[in-house]
Amino acid sequence: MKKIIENFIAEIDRKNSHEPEFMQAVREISENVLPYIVSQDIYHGKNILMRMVEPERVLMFRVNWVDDNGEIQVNRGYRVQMNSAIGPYKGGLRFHPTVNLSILKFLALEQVFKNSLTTLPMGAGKGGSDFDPKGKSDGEVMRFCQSFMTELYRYIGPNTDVPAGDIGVGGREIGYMFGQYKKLKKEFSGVLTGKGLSWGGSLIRPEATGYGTVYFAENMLKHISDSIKGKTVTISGSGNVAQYAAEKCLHLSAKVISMSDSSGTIFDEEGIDKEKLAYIMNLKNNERGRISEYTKKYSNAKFLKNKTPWDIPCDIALPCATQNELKEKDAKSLINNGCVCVSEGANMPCVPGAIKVFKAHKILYAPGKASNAGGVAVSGLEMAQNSLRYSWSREEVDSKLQEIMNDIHASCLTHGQEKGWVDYEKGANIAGFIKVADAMLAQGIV
Ligand code: NDP
Ligand code: 2IT
Repeated sequence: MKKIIENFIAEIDRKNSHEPEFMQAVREISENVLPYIVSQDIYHGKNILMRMVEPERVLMFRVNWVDDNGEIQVNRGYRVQMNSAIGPYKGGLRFHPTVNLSILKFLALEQVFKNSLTTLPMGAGKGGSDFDPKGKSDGEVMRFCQSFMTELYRYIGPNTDVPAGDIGVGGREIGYMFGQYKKLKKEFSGVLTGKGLSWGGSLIRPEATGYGTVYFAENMLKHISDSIKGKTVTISGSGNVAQYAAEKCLHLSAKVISMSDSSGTIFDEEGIDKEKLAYIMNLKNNERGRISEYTKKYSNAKFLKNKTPWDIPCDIALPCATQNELKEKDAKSLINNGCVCVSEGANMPCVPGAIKVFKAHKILYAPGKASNAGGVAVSGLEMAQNSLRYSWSREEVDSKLQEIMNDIHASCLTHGQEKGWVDYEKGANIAGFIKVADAMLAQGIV
């Protein structure tokens, strides 16, 4: 089996060796899914995983815009349309200076399995730009978004490809892109998700990824007859996912002691309560400030410059910032400090060596494609509401979200149950694979 996996990865590596993040995601999936394929006659010999890791289409385009000084700027835009076997391409847009094809292909591939797990009819895609929204005026962000959509609008649509937010893309950016799409197409449709409430958005969509990550952690704990109540939690990031993960932890009576951004971590031993979290939300979402400012307002807290939260003792760790932010040494430190549960809010935040450490110690570890699927799940519910031309109440959407996270947990159990513990990574990969593979087989070689 080892040989089959190595040969398969070598074949993909031949074409993609310059894309390390993409190859990392391919390896993780292959190690779980190939043994399953070999054991199942219906999938064996169909080259099905090879077909799944090759994007159906990759779009790359120039984005020109004019900054506040009248200078002409040039960025690169992308959309990776990965797989449409079970529905229109669906997945976020990321605006960050590090964005490149490797990162977007890894995110698009993860999205195939994640969207399948949600139980909703969504294919997978991912896109974005190397544009950096940090330090830009609203006018600059608007002009960039309009220029980006002036090209992208040709390739998307409510039944073709439905983008949403990711790092650097929130309600403001979705608004500007939606406005430009509507103007160019002369059509008001559910072409993007994460829209504002008065123009087709869904209640709970901003909260969904963070809430879902905590619901998933609660599911894992419940399975071993434990709960999140009274637990100490460290969270990385302070953006959309981190903020609402923190909020849900507070709802469930856990204590959150850290949040971070790319300049460092705040450590508040007394706990980040509701009022302090409201301060962080305003700081990050309205003032677009840095997390270090927290310690000016709350002087008991420490700012750990250029540090991640992973050396701070905790029961539960929620990595909610970015890929490969939690290294092998961090995993060892978490284990040594008594951490029992890691639920990924970000996509691929733990390096392979870190995952190995978690598995060796048999702690509860959930891969992002399962634990952060709540965001895209509520995007799917936003699409459903747009099609119905109707909107559901907060309670209705939240209870559907909880049901979906419960279903994803159950799927992970079905395919990941081992002797005395659950391999959530294996469970998520196999369960996600089956639905897409079956649809691809039924639709022929296209
Ligand atoms: P935001 O842009 O709202 O926040 C990102 C946060 O992560 C910020 O605090 C940012 O700090 C930090 N961060 C970004 N890059 C780095 C880096 N290289 N090193 C350290 N910190 C970094 O994004 P989201 O909260 O939406 O996304 C966070 C993660 O969750 C991503 O992995 C995303 O793919 C994933 N995700 C998001 C979903 C969504 O619905 N939004 C759904 C599922 C997954 P700084 O401000 O300093 O850059
Ligand atoms: O990684 C993700 O799942 C997202 N950024 C959300 C995608 C979506 O379409 O809501």
